[in-house]
Amino acid sequence: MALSSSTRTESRPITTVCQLCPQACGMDVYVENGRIVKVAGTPNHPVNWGHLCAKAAAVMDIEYAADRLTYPMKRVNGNFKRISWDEALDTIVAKLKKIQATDGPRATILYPGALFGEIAGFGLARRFLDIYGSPNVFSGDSMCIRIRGTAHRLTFGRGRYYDPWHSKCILLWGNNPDNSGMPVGLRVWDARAKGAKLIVIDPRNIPIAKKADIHVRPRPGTDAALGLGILNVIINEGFYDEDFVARWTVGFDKLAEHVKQYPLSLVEKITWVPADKIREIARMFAANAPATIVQGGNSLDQCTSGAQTNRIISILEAITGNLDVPGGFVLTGVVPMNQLRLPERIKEIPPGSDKFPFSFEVAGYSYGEGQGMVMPDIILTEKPYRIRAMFVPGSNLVLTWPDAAKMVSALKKLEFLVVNEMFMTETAQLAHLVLPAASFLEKESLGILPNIDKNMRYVMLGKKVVEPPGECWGDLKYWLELSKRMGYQADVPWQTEEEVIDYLLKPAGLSVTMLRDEKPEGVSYGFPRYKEYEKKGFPTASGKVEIYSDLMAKYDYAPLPVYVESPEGPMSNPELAKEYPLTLTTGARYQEFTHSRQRNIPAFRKMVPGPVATVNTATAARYGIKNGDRIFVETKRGRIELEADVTEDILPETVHIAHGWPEANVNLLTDGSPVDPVSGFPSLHQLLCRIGKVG
Ligand SMILES: Nc1nc2c(c(=O)[nH]1)N[C@H]1C(S)=C(S)[C@@H](COP(=O)(O)OP(=O)(O)OC[C@H]3O[C@@H](n4cnc5c(=O)[nH]c(N)nc54)[C@H](O)[C@@H]3O)O[C@H]1N2
Ligand SMILES: Nc1nc2c(c(=O)[nH]1)N[C@H]1C(S)=C(S)[C@@H](COP(=O)(O)OP(=O)(O)OC[C@H]3O[C@@H](n4cnc5c(=O)[nH]c(N)nc54)[C@H](O)[C@@H]3O)O[C@H]1N2
Ligand code: SF4
Ligand SMILES: [Mo]
Repeated sequence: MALSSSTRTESRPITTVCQLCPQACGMDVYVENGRIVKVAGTPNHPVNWGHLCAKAAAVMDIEYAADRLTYPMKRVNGNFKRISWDEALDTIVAKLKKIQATDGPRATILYPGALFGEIAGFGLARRFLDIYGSPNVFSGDSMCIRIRGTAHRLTFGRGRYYDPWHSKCILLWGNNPDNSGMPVGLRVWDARAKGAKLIVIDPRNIPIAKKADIHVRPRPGTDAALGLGILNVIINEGFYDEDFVARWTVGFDKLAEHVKQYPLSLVEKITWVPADKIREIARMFAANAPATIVQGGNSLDQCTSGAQTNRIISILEAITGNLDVPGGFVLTGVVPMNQLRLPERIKEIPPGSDKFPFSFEVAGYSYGEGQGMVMPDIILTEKPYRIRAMFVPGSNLVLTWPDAAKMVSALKKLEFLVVNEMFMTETAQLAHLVLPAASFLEKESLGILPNIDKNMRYVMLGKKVVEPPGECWGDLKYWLELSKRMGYQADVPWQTEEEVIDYLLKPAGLSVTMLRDEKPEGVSYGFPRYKEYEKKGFPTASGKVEIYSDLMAKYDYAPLPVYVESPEGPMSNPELAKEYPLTLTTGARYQEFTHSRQRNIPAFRKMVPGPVATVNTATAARYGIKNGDRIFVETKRGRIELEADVTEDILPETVHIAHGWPEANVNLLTDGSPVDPVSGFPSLHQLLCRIGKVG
């Protein structure tokens, strides 16, 4: 049968950037009569090569969900009542001014959520708080991404990115890119098909692990010990790049001495990974240059040794000569952008930043954000001072924050909680004002990330493809309007959203018009910066790669990487382990969901019906648990009930549960204490739990 060339959906699509996860894929959206009728991956797009993942393919089900919020609401006696935007904004302005005049501006917190293209919207929100005068900006970066950047800066002076596509050996370490980063997954599979070696370090047998040369399953939270074992072999067996080490590193001799404290027999005891496998990994990684480490977005970071693990990974790449070469760890091009923050206005640092200075400003890396793990305690104890209001654009803290019960108490204690949302989430239900948010397809935004094919940056405009429903506002519009009402025109001179994005992009010579009309599929920016250090040195104090970090020493942190078990581990807390004998790890991503999102949408519930606790067959058998049984999982903080997923595909004595399920919130079990002394990150990957059949 001949195909018709004039089917309805073959009209010209609008090419935009998908923002359902951080990957920023090209998405072609077909619109008819103001309504989206089809989406597809942008053909030949440099990020996603024409593909869309499961959730992006179903984006219309999110966009046109029956329960989208469409007008502002305020909570009156436990019920939500429709109000106008005017009333909502007037209420906020009155409250903010009152708090400013009584408790002072610092009694207000801003917590922007994991919205990946809101560089402008959240940049303006942060600027708003700087003008208002509160230092209290916190975000998910308190448990995500920030420590990796910091560790790279401590070691190399600047951040690096993995380059699996040009690699001869890929070490996939606590990362399942098929689910959490499809474009990275495409490159790993492609490199593998072209003959690259593949090593996977993951307690679960993820699909790609089944195709790997080596797959080891460490006890969750022990990756630093494993890394020190790998370093030990590489150094002892002389597999490092002697020339690079001699010319471009400081502290190698100290490290060579230091790693002797981690003989493979000890490392095996800590990690449960056989010594001969550790040796094999070290040899394969060192012998197959260029080699790259593709690490998890947070799976190696959320434990006591998270910062040290990131230092180990940095050092491993450096001493094996894989720094700044294609297929290794690379310095990508950068997009020079104007900043929206006004650091000169910040008169005090957020509480907790004295204890976790790296979370605020260190190593030339100015984040200007507090370590959020202290946030619930500040609200609950009113120490060091009282917090009255909190602004939460786009986060569902009740399901995504560790120690959820404490977070819920803290949110309930607030006098004024404002949540901008697409849906009535568990967090929005606690708000005093709920403001309807436009989706990424209903506003202009920015997608920026490394283009891993070219080791450049990729910049793409998120386009307003359709009008928002009802009275939904984009986040950038909201912060612009609020700024006007607060009388901030002198500091927020822009009239339109487009003007703000243009301001951001100006130093790069890019603009909204150009990205919309001339380069709808985006532009690659800058150029790959291979071995730039040969001309300029490294931007560290020594001008070299700092294996031994004076800056770490200055802050009383171990200047050479060490392994320290999280407070809840069988070795650190054998007494507790008697009561709670299994290790709980959380948060592996589903391809279908972004964190807590999409659980309310029937089409997604068809794809993944409900929460499961994944338990190894032998471990489950000990408790009389069979696949599909209803079980409880309990830590010393709480208990949830859900279905058992009994399988060989997870390390024995280990339980995995994903976050984001309202009916089984794993964060009721997790610990929100800042267990990593360097980053202040919580432990979401090394907790002690017990399980049993319900009933
Ligand atoms: N679909 C989807 N994609 C996302 C997100 C999402 O919610 N949904 N979230 C985005 C965000 S904000 C982030 S931070 C990233 C997170 O991305 P990642 O942290 O890389 O998450 P995953 O790719 O699921 O990989 C985690 C893997 O680590 C393993 N693991 C668990 N504990 C340990 C451990 O202690 N050691 C080791 N070696 N492995 C362990 C798990 O079994 C799992 O296979 O994903 C981003 N992409
Ligand atoms: N146990 C455990 N917990 C974890 C993790 C883990 O691995 N284990 N991972 C952590 C990590 S790395 C992260 S980054 C956090 C993320 O945690 P959150 O920031 O809470 O992420 P989401 O659940 O995606 O919440 C985003 C919310 O924004 C709404 N939304 C979507 N689009 C828009 C928009 O354009 N504007 C506005 N205003 N709202 C919008 C969505 O409906 C959703 O409710 O979760 C963390 N929580
Ligand atoms: S991986 Fe999926 S959700 Fe993430 S940006 Fe690409 S298409 Fe969107
Ligand atoms: Mo994250």
